[in-house]
Amino acid sequence: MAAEKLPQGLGPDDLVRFYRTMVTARRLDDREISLKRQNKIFFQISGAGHECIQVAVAAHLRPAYDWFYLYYRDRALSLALGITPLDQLLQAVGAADDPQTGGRQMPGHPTSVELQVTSTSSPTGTQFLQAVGTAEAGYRAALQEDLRERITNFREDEVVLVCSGDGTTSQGEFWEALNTACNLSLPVVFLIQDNQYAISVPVEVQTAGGSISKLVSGFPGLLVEECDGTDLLDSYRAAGEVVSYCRARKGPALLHAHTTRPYSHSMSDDERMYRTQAEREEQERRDPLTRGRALILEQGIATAEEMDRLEEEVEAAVAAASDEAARHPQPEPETALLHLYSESVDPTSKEFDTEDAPAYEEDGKLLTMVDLLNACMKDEMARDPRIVVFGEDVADASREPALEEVSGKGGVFKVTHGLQRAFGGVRVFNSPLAEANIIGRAIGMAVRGLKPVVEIQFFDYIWPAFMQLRDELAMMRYRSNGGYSAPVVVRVTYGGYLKGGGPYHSQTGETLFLHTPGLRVVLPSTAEDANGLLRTAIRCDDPVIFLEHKHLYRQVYNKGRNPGPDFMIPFGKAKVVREGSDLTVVTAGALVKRSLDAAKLASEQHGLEVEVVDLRTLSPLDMEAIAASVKRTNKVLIAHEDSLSWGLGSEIAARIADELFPWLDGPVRRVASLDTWVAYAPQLEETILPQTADVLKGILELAAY
Ligand SMILES: Cc1ncc(C[n+]2csc(CCOP(=O)(O)OP(=O)(O)O)c2C)c(N)n1
Ligand SMILES: [Mg+2]
Repeated sequence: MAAEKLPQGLGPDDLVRFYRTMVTARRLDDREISLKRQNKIFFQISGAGHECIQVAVAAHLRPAYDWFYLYYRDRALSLALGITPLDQLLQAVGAADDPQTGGRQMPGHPTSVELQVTSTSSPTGTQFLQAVGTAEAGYRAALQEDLRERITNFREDEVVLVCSGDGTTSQGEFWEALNTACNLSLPVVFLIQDNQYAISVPVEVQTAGGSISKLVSGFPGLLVEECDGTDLLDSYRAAGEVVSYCRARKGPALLHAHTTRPYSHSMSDDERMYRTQAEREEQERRDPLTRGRALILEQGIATAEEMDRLEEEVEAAVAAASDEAARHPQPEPETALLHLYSESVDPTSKEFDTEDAPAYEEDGKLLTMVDLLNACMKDEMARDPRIVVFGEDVADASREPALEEVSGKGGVFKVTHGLQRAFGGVRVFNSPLAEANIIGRAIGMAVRGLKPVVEIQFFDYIWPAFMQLRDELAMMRYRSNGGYSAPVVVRVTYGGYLKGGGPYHSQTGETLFLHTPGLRVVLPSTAEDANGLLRTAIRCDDPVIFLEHKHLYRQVYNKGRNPGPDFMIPFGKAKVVREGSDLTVVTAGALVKRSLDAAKLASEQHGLEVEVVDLRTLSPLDMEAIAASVKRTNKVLIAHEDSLSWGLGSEIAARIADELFPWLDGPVRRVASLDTWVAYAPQLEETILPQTADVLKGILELAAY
C-alpha cells in the first residue's frame, strides 16, 4: 500500500532513508560498545535516542553549503551529512587514517572540511559563539562585497546549525551567543536536543522552569519551536520551520527537541543509579527507532520483512566497516607534534624578517608604541580586506553619524583609533562587554577565512575567554589534524607599573598562555618592535597572544620611527639591546628598561659590563640567542615582571641548567615580582614589582659569586 498524506511533500523513500540512517547510527553505537568492551576502542558515547531529530534536521540542510557545529551525540546527523560509518569507526580506533581528526580526538567528535562540519570539541557550550562567528562572517560579507570571495563558500542564504544538549544551555556562552545572534539577526539554528538529563542532573535543576524554549521566549527576532524529537513527522515539520526562517534571513531560531537517552550518558555512567524504573520504561516507549519503524509500517511504506531485511543490511555494513577500521594502524609516534602550528607559514623564518630594512620616512618623527601599533593595523587593514577588528570600545563610535561631530574613541588606550573611520563599521566594531564572546566569535570567523585582530581590553579580564583560548583557539589545528585553523590575533593590554593600577589593572600571568601549546606569545618592549611583531602576528597563520604593555604604550624612551608597511620581526628572534662580557640579563617587556638602567649603574658604579637580551617573543623562545650570550658571559640572571614562581623565568632557568651547564660559572638567578597580586597603594606596588634596584642587586650578587 502506498503512503498516504505525508506532510510537506515527504515521500515514502525519504522515510525509509531516514530510518536507515537512524538504524545505522544505533548499530554503530552498539558496535562501538562491543569494541570498547573488548578494549579495541578506548572511549564510547552514544547518540541513541537522538537519531530522529537529527535526520530530520539534516534533511533541511545542505552539507558543503551550510555550516555545522555539532556535538558528541550527533552521530545520525553526521551520517546524514556524509560522514560515513567507516569514518566514524576510524576515529573510534584512533587510526592515522581517521579522516576527521587523524587519531587525535575521541569518537563522537565529527569533523569534515569538505562538508563544512567544523571541528567538534569536548567542552560543553564552546560551539555556540563560534557558530555565531561563522554566521557573522557571512553577514559581514553580505554587507561588504570584497569579503565575499575571501571567505570560504559565501552563500546568500546559507545557514549555520549549532547543536547541544539541554544541560549545556546552562553555560553562559549559550546566552552570549543568543544575544549576539539576535542582535545581528544571524541565520543560526540552535538545535537543543533535550533528553532531560545532563549526565545525572535533570533538566529542572539546570533550567529555571524546566523548559529552555520557554526561557528564551523573550529574545527579539528569535523563532522558537518545540517538537517531539522522537517523532519523525513532527521533527521534520519543526526542522523545516526553523531552517526556512533562517534561510529567509528573518533571524536566528531555536528548536527545542525532546529526545530520549536509553544508553545512559556514556559507558562510564549507569542511569539506573538515578532514574526510576517507571521513567526508564517511559523512555523505552518513546524510542525513536521503534517509533520510526512503526510509522513506516503504519503508512504501508514497507512490510515487516522488508524492514527486517533493511536492518540486516545495515548490521552487515556496520560490521564490514568495523572490520575494515580494525585494519588501520594508529599514527606513528613521530607525528605527535604535527599540526600544533601551521606547516606552511613559518613566522620564525627569513620570510618574516625585514628588520634590517626599515623604510623610515626622512625626518620621520619619533612615535609612541600606541602610534606604531595603530599604524601597523592601518597598513595591514589596507593590504588585507579579510582583517576585522573588534572588542570592547575599539570602534570610534558605534553610532556612526556621530563621527561627523566627534573624534572617536578607538579603544580605551586609543590603539585602534581611526580604524573604523578609515575602514568602516563592517570591519571595525564594538563587541558586547563579554570576553568569551570576542574570542568565540573570532574563532568562528577565522575558520572560514576572515582574519580577526581582536582586542582584550585588560589582561586582568581575559579569563572568561580562557576556555575559548585554551581549549578552542590553541587546539583547532591540532585536533582537526590540520583540517581547520583559527589564526586569530588577540591583542591584550597587559602589565603594571601604573602607580595605582591595583590587582585588576596590573596583571601579567603570561605563563598560562606559554603553557598552552598551539599559541604564539609576544611581548614587545619598544614602539618599533611592537610594529614589526604585530605585522608578523597578522601575516602569520597561527593564533597569537600579543601582549601590549600599558606602561610602555607612551614612554619617551621606547619611541621609534615608523618603519614602513613591510617591516617585520620574526617570532623567536631576541635582540641583544646592550652588549657586555661579565653577565647576561635575559628579559622582556617592562623589565628591559629596568635591566638597561641597572646595567648602566653596574658599569658606572662597579665596572661590570652586563649584556641585556630582550626576548621580544616569549613563545617561541630564542634559546639560541640566550645560549650565545651565556656562552660569552657565563653568568645569567632572568628578569621578568610576572611573579617569581612557576613562570617564564623558571622555564628558562631550567633550560639553561639543562643545555648550558658546562658554560655556567654561577647559579641561574631570577628577579621578578613577589608571589602575590599587585596592590593599589604605590608603596606596596613598588615593593611587589621588580625595580631597577632589584635587578642591580641581582646583578651584583651574581657577579660576586
Ligand atoms: C565545560 C564542560 N563541563 C563539563 C563537561 C563534562 N560533561 C560532558 S557531557 C556533560 C553533560 C551534558 O549534558 P547535556 O548538555 O544535556 O547533553 P547530553 O549529554 O545529555 O546530550 C557533562 C557535564 C564538559 N564536557 N564540558
Ligand atoms: Mg541532556
